[in-house]
Amino acid sequence: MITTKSEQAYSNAQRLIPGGVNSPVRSFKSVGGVPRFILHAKGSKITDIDHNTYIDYISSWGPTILGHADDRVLDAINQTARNGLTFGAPTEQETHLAERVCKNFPSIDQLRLVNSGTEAVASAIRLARGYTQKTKIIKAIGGYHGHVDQLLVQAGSGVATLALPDSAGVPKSLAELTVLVPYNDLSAVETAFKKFGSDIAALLIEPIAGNMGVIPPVPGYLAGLRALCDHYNALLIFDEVITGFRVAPGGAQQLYNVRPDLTILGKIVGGGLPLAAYGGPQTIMRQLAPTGPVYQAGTLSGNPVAVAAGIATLEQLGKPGFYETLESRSAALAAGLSTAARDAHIPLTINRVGSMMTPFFTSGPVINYDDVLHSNKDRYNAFFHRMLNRGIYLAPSAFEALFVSFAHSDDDIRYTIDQARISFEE
Ligand code: KE4
Repeated sequence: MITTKSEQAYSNAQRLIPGGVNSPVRSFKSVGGVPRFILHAKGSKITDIDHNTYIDYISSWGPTILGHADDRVLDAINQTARNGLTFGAPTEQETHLAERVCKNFPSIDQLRLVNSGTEAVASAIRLARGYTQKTKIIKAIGGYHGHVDQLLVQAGSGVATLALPDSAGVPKSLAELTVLVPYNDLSAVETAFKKFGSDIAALLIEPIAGNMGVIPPVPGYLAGLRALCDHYNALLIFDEVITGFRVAPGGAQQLYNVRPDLTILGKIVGGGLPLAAYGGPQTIMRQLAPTGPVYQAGTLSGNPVAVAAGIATLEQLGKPGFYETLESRSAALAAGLSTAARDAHIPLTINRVGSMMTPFFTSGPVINYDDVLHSNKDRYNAFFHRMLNRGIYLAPSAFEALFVSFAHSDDDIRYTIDQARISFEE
């Protein structure tokens, strides 16, 4: 596979942009090799500047659930942009997007539109603190919620301990505002509440983990978190940046029927443009300026063009049979990969919820971050490159999710399985 243009572009980019990328995971650092510089994408296909075309399962890390450059979304963007890009004043379209989100998420009475998942998480944490007058946040080891200072933390020794910085530039005093617990472990959460309960403002969780690879909640886990937060008067915050609109029209909270106090949304809700949101009951959301004392603002928040892309995307998700089609194609892919690995006698565990999944090179099960660390990362990396060279673009990291979009055809799925079979045998 020719990658000379990407190699050249990569060395040029590195002069002016740290690591040559505007987000670290794009650098291929975890899998090695040359990151592909993209020329264009349409539907399930993505083409790099050396004119190599791939079936794309990164889906821009989640947003392109319709497939790339969906014509309805492009039309909405074009029509809206002609009327102006940004006003710094309210538009009715922002209310229309809020209406659509609240219809899908009964736990949300009101929401705020912001520009990224990170910004939504940071704002929701501030709101939780303002509302509860408490300071600590519990999060899961292996959970990722954007590059919010106090959430870039690692587990110290033992369970339910105060966290340590996991990034330079994060003061210990900030990291200590976070308490870390293993995912899928209710007793650790109970311990954390027993130790710090009076000062826990919120428990922040990905209801289906997507950033240590995909890890579904074990039965009873989310309901248990709900009960513990109620008991200790802490807010339960679901970070549905990946799962929102992905695993069901109403996200993981609909799928598992557990109601959080605050919900974070991103990726799909912006249709591929910079837009995210956080929302919850009116009693909490009214604490936000200008109606309350918690401040949050943004020049481009609720940007009209991004809002138009979001509305056009959500309209397509509402069409009959959308999720059933996604489910059947995703199930076929997972089954095909599992069979191919088994036939090649390669231990493979695929964790899947709907159209998000991760192949772990281990016999499994994989229910928390420790299990993930026992999966064979080198095998994943070898698999990644074999598939890339065969025109299948998987996540350049063993600890991410791969996504099936509505544009992935049955032929795409069959071709992917066939190429995986050859790669496993090799
Ligand atoms: P952004 O700030 O990247 O829009 O969203 C942060 C975020 C928050 N919550 C969850 C559950 C997330 O998955 C993310 C971002 N996800 C990563 C990878 N899964 C985005 C890719 C990247 O960092 O380039």
